[in-house]
Amino acid sequence: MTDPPYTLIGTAFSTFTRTIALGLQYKKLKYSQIATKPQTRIAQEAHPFAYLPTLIIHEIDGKKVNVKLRESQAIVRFIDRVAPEPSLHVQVGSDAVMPEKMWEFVSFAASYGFPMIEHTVVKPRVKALDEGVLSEAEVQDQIKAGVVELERYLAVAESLMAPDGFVFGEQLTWADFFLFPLLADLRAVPEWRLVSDRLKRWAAQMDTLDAVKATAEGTLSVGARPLD
Ligand SMILES: N[C@@H](CCC(=O)N[C@@H](CS)C(=O)NCC(=O)O)C(=O)O
Repeated sequence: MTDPPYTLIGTAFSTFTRTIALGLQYKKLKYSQIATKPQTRIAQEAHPFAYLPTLIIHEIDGKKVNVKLRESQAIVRFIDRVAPEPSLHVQVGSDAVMPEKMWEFVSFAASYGFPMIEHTVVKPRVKALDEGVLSEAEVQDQIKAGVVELERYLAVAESLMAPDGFVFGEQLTWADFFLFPLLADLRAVPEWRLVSDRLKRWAAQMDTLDAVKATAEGTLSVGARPLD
């Protein structure tokens, strides 16, 4: 059996890594995954800042290359180029004002959603849960300011979404794949109660996708913690 043409460097626990895994799965591109945490020796060798993910492209046009491609938004452009179909883009003539609004949503999720969900609420919640030292009241007090940030991001995200269906309505796009890992993590902590019905319906619709099912293992959403 031949080795897969791509290697995804990053633990399934990493939300950006899951976004790339969702795209590879959805487009049926074969890959193997090295489940490392950030800042490990493997992450250092793959990424100049030892962040996740990196996609190693072993071959281009039948030629061995082993190119390391970093930054999730660069990686999705590569995935789109080698596998344009099934499309993860807003179709012209859809309700979105213009196709570039999809990239706006992606960038908001990556630049603001990630810190305003993960750093503020999810990570401190999981730490408190694992350590078991603080009381529920103390945890709530600790993340009070974070919850304000979380609610601010969720309100913005929802204001940019179609009223039903995926982020941009009927067509699944990269916007869904950037937002989903963040909300899947949020669903694992009590602050999920702050999420609107619209976003809960959206998350339930995402759960039905094969790509979502195939990338759940090793994530916070199934109670996992990162491996070394
Ligand atoms: N700009 C990067 C951000 C990736 C990112 O923040 N990854 C997280 C894991 S989900 C990370 O590696 N953090 C580094 C750390 O925690 O030291 C991208 O889009 O790929």
